Amino acid sequence: MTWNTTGLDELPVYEKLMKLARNPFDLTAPGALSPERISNYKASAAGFDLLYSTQRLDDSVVNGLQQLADQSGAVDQFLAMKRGAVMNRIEGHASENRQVLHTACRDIFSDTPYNSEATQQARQQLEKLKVFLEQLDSGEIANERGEAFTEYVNIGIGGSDLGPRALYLALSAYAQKNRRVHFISNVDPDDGAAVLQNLDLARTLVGVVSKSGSTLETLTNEEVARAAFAAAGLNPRDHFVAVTGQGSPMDDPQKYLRSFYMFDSIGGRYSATSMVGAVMLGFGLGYDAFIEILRGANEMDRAAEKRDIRNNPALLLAVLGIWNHNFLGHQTVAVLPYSQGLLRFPAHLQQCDMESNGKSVNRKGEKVLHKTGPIVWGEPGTNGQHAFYQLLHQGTTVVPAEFIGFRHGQYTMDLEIEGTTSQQKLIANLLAQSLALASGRKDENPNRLFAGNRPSSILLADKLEPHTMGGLLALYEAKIVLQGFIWNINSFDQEGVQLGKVLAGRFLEHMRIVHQGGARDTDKHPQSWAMLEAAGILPED
Ligand code: G6Q
Repeated sequence: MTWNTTGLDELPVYEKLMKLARNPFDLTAPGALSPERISNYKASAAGFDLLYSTQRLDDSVVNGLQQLADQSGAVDQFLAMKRGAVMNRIEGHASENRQVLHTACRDIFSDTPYNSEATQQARQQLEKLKVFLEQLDSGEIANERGEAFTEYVNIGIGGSDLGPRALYLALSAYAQKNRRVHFISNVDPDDGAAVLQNLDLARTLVGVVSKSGSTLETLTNEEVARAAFAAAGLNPRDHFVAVTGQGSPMDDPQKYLRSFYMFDSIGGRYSATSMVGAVMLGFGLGYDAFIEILRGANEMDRAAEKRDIRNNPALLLAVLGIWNHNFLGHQTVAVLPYSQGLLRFPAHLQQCDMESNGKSVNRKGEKVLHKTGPIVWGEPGTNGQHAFYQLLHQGTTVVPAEFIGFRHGQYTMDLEIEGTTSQQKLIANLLAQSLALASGRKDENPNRLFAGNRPSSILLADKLEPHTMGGLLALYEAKIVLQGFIWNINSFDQEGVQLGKVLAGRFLEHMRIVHQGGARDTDKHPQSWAMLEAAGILPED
């Protein structure tokens, strides 16, 4: 390994940044937010501009953050990841031991991909998908009555739901005629019922997405859906499609109309551009739109390799996040898209970021002595303005914000009312929020005072389309892994979700015992039995 594998706090630049953080740039000072600063503090790549003059930094901090990126070898590690280094492991301890190759899914446009084996696998799956979608379009594959499928239900959870769903919702303005996509993820029976009861199942395909083929929620919901098809007199085999790992318990062609594969080197939360997103998005938006998503993501993957943070929005966003979190001490970050299409993008980022970087040990299993991933949350603006922005402006917790906006809307329907269009109103609000958070406002009335100095960045692109959506997805994926490299943690495993799964299994076992009239082994597991009793879930003995 050529990169530095020490923690953030051991890098030579750490002390310098700590010192600078004691007296961060005052955004409220007269003339601080000068026109020159606003135009200079801007990084552009792959169709995105990142405006960061409203962060609490000056040139010496920017230089320090550049050194931070350099000294951590973040870009070298990113390149090694793309080439197929085994990045998903904890040295000296039992752990996953895998390559991390989600970028290979979109490296399909080059004759010399970074990892030819993984890209070849991706190409083969895409070819298979293309044929399947053509057969659906031509009517070669149709329902029992020879009608075209118009509905698609995606059953999956976590990485097999959030990213793909966020992408579909972002791009549903471009959905193909007579094609709609629906989602079931929660094991809550109401989730499945609400979707299934409103569909013409005869014209519905179901995509069951599970890399492991063993996830409780997904397998349960698959059975719920199969039962609904059987009850409607339909053969599930003619309607169900699988997206799973090769050799997983779900890899059974007898049960599915088609099976598509995802591979070990692609983690769930990074899998939206693999078959996990491809099959559903291909059905809903068309194959070409999906390829455009890949093209945009690939463009950003390449832009994220640049070493100069001033020319690399993903790397810049990563080090700005570290500046706010580790040096200025802000615990959370709000992602605030000014785009209704990005309704579920913050939810995807919550998973992608917090499951990746919510870690307490480094890549050798040693306790880290600095903060790792922040709490990520968000909602689309302007709705959020009428909800939680009060706290953002005047609360006692400073929340750095990442605004995301587009210069044009997706639909052509936009009226000029009182001299401005709705799109203009939207963008004006975005810019105003960033400025208000930064500059604040003096007022003799303490209740009307805005302290300012609340940092934010603005990410802007022309229009939310498949290409830009791919770029945005890849930008955040890169931000997250680059931060993980700088923190020297493994951003690719998720051991923290295991304990709850094991304990849920125990509660279910207890319920099964009671249901079947067996003896309660309360001596062995007193806490779980007591919790079931206290929750009023069990019948009286
Ligand atoms: C993501 C996680 C997790 C996973 C789900 C679904 O990185 O691994 O969210 O995607 O638990 O897993 P399956 O796809 O195996 O059903």
